Amino acid sequence: MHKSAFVAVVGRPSAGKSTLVNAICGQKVAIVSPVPQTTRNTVRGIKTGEGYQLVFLDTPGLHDSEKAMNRRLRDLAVHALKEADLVLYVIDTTRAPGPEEESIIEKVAPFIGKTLVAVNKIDARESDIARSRLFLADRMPGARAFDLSAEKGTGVDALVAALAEASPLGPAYYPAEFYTDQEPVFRIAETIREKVFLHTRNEVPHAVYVEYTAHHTLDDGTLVYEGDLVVERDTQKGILIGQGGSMIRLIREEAERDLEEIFGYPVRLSIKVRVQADWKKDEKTLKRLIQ
Ligand SMILES: Nc1nc2c(ncn2[C@@H]2O[C@H](COP(=O)(O)OP(=O)(O)OP(=O)(O)O)[C@@H](O)[C@H]2O)c(=O)[nH]1
Ligand SMILES: [Mg+2]
Repeated sequence: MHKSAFVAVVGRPSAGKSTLVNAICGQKVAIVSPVPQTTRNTVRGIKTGEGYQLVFLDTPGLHDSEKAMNRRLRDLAVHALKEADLVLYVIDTTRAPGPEEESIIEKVAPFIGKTLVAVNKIDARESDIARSRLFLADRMPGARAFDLSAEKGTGVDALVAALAEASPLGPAYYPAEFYTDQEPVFRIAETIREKVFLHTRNEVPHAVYVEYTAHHTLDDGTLVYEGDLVVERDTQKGILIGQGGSMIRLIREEAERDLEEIFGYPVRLSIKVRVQADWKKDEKTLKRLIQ
């Protein structure tokens, strides 16, 4: 009797959705940063256990804004919410619920029958579990909730067991050794973007996307990836290059280190910074990037 489910992971930006998917899958599936709206795609993470397989759809944080890019990010999350067999709603206990959480729980509540809740960041000093639990009891009474720390791994096993239990009967969709189905070029672009999110501030992380141009493999097995770091304005280009190229070098070196660990062979990045004015307002670009 094998069970399987597609599990949509939803919640406000920075709630810890990607950290949780990584913790469950035991590998770095999705990039993580303290900057809200790090995730821009529905990234799949796979957890296979005894008699079950869970396919997590890590989604962009739900955020009410009518800007073209935010609208697209929201559509992805809402689509996953509707289509998935199960929903994993992640609440951040370090933050007061407020209007943003209200708006999210309104979207999730109709799916209560297939929803489990991760009450996350219980390890943090500012965590207030009772506040989040009260909010949940009030707005989504009867929801099955699990206190946990995605970062420390505390409470994650109990959640996984409950998700497996709640899954319908079904086949394994992926071979047991798969923890994600992302194409290597996508993972490379994401890793580069993560370093931008970790090392730049204000509007810069949100102004960036990575565009793959080409790759080839050297005789010694090194993968050479060529791509562009695209920004919206000249000033952002300056910031990303940094004094004497110091910022782009830092981004490149950190990404190369992570990628060698992910793939098990060396990766060399050749990245150019280029400006595409107002790409975030260009529906064609958004359609290509955010899916
Ligand atoms: N203390 C603590 N921090 C956490 C925990 N889980 C996530 N974080 C931190 O919260 C921040 C956001 O984490 P992400 O996993 O990127 O959050 P997300 O929900 O995927 O965010 P978006 O993709 O932007 O919607 C990062 O700095 C994480 O390190 C946790 O259990 N405890
Ligand atoms: Mg994320």
